[in-house]
Amino acid sequence: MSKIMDKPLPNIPWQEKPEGCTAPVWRYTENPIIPRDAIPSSNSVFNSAVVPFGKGFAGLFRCDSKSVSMDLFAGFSEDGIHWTIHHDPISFEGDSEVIRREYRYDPRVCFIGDRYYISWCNGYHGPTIGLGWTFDFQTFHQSENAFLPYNRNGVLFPRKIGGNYAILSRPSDTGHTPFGDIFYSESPDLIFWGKHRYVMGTVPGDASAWQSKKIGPGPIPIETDEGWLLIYHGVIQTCNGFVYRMGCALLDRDKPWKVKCRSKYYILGPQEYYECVGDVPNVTFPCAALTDADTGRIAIYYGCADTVTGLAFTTADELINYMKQHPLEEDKA
Ligand code: BMA
Repeated sequence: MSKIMDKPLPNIPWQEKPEGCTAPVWRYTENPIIPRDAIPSSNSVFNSAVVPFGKGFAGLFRCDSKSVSMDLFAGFSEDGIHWTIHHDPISFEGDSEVIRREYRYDPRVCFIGDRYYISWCNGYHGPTIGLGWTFDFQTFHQSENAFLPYNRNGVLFPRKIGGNYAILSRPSDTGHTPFGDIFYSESPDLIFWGKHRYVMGTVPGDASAWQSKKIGPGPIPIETDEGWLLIYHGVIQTCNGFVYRMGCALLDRDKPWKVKCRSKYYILGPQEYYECVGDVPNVTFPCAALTDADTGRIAIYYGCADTVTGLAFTTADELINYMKQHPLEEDKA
């Protein structure tokens, strides 16, 4: 059994794998867990992040308003399934030149040391990676943008690597980027970033066509004794637009830009009605995962059709065995 190198989380949301299910990831039977109108102002609540907090859970939620502006809202839950989301977006303390909001979306939350760090797609003369932190999900501090525009999907590692903070990101363009590979960077202080390394990219041809157009990191990487378990999104371009699915990879623990294994098959894709129909059809977009080290259980939170939020379950063994059974040979280290 592969071991998750993190704390136990006995109250992780969980349902057993349905009998006869051959997929490595299975959906919560009551999906979606968060409807599009969860708060009075929301048009949609989707690509969002949750973490254990106190006796329950806290999160940052991407709520697009009825004018379709994109912002981050704090929310709390006792069981990780039923959420109370604040009606007003979070506001940041910090340098006035940096905290000026254009738009904020697709948050990730990562506990490192003594606080919850937040990364998100931050409008700053184009999309880039905003960084901030909170201790309590009441007061939020914004620091410097990690990178120049254009970049999306900044995902921190939950501990320092080689003495530095570490992040994955996906350089992009101003629009609905028709390309995208995953890169790794390090920082001594979460302000100055360097040591940029290529991690992995799209797959040409039809070897693994669901990830042929662009890929991007999803939840905070999960440390296991076999490597960093990365859940990511992969995109194919079809005659009706982009389709977003989830895949997984194992990255080297000390040199996470080295890919040890990567799934040729997707692990979850749009199939249910709420994943196929919505403001942007055919999107499953993971931004967070809870883990329980004692059992290897993983609960994945993902945006569905850019409209609602879904929950799905797997285990470290399910994902690692699946990618070993169905590896993408080209990217083996
Ligand atoms: C990406 C991001 C995500 C979104 C996805 C599908 O480029 O904007 O927020 O879920 O497209 O529309």
